[in-house]
Amino acid sequence: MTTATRQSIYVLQQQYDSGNTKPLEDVLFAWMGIQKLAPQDWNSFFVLAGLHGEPFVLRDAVDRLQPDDTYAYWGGYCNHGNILFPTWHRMYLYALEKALQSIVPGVMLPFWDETDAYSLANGVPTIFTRPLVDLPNYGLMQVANPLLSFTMPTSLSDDYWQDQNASTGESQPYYKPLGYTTVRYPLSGLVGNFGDYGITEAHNKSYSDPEGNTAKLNANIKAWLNGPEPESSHPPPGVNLLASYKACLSAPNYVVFSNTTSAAAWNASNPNSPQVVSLEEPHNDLHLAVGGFDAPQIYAGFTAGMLLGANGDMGENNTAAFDPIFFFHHCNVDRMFWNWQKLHNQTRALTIPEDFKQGYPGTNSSDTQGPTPGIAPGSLLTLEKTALKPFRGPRGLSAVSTDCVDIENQLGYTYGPGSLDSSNDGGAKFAEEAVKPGYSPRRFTVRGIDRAMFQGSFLLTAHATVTDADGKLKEHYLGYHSVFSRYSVNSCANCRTHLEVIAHFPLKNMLEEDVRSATFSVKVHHRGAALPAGFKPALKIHG
Ligand SMILES: [Cu+2]
Repeated sequence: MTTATRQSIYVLQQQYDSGNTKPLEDVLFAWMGIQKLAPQDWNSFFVLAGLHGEPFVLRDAVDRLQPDDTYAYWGGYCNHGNILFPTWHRMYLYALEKALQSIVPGVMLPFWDETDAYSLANGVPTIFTRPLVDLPNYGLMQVANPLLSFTMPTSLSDDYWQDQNASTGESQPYYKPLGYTTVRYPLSGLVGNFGDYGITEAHNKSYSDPEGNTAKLNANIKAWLNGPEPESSHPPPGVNLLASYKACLSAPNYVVFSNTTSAAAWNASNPNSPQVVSLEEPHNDLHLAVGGFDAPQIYAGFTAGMLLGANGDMGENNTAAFDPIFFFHHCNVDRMFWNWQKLHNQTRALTIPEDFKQGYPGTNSSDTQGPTPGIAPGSLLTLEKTALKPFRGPRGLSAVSTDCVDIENQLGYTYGPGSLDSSNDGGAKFAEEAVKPGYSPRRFTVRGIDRAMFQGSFLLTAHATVTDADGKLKEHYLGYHSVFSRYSVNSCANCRTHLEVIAHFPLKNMLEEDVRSATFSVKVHHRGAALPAGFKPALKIHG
């Protein structure tokens, strides 16, 4: 099979800026093309973006069930919180790339190398934030940049009875009218009802300078990638997106690597082993970073919290895929999946240990997000049999995960050089640092947080209060956990068991003697006004 190469968009941008404009022009022209296709066309960006979350075209059937029969489900086709997360998104990108190729034959989807030297130092590559671009080879000058945003060619009009704005109580927060243009941090894109519209208009008025907004977006991305500015002893080293991406590469098997649900279960049952980070975790963080959550820097001595009112499209599962940057982010996530496969010798086939197959958290269609259209609730998910709807496989039937394990031989593409790739990044194994003598090998676990209690995505931060040598109380910031969610999670009683958030925080930056005397706490940073009644997470020190 001929293998074409997906390149880093920053590399293409550098070529473009130094006069070799054609490679990036091809990408931009193809993107303009799919964005202009009629919203009924299967290659249109509107249809492709809409496969992930809204519009929930197939949700009606479940909505009409009696309350007792209803179940937690997600109206879009995307898979999160289960073992299909990496493979479903791999097929998704592949479908988008085919659509791009219907406009410019042979063009490949580039990736945003989020952990390369450029992004760590500057934030997003400027091609995502330039308002206008030149395509001299296509005879186009000063045209709207298709990677900056997308304008809806028709409305996204889901009216789901449980979607409600936390502060205004009005429904349809994620209704997007025809002509709506996607936004990122620090702007808000909630315009679905009268109350939201007013709040959003007032919020966006104070962020009316596009260049200033880009600077704020980049500052936020940098803070997420590297951790906030290191002031005094906070934040602890190694609590940032770069560290999470590195850590996920050492996950011991595909199941725990693939998703947050399986990784959390593994960490709970293996308290004495190094903490596993799944690929989905840094993925979630970046969604929140672009979509509107401030870098977690809520610790003693630093008061800047969430930028209230920032509600960009990338921050909620409902609308994330309508921001073009989604696909460049996911292309990097897919590259990290390939990097893991190369490190673990699983490029031809994924090996799943017996114990992780049936019944392991993350292998049930109801886990976390809920079943996708065409998949029954409570069914077993497997790489061999579960359809990755609506994508076609090599036999013309629905694709399954085993159809897309080997990107080079089954799908005909590979990745060009990038960060955290053992074949070009110094051969490093990216293992986590060992715990220093005297520091704690244990971890702090938070359970019993029900996603249905919160509107949309949210962020947990963990803290430990210790008495220092002078007898003063001092709060340590331990780290964060992002929950990438939908605006309204079904709250029916029989779905609750699958909606629990479990977060683990390593204590390796705390002295073991401090751990013994500390008081632990968790804070939730969310979009509602107050903590919901009955919020009482279970806190435990493991190990
Ligand atoms: Cu995503």
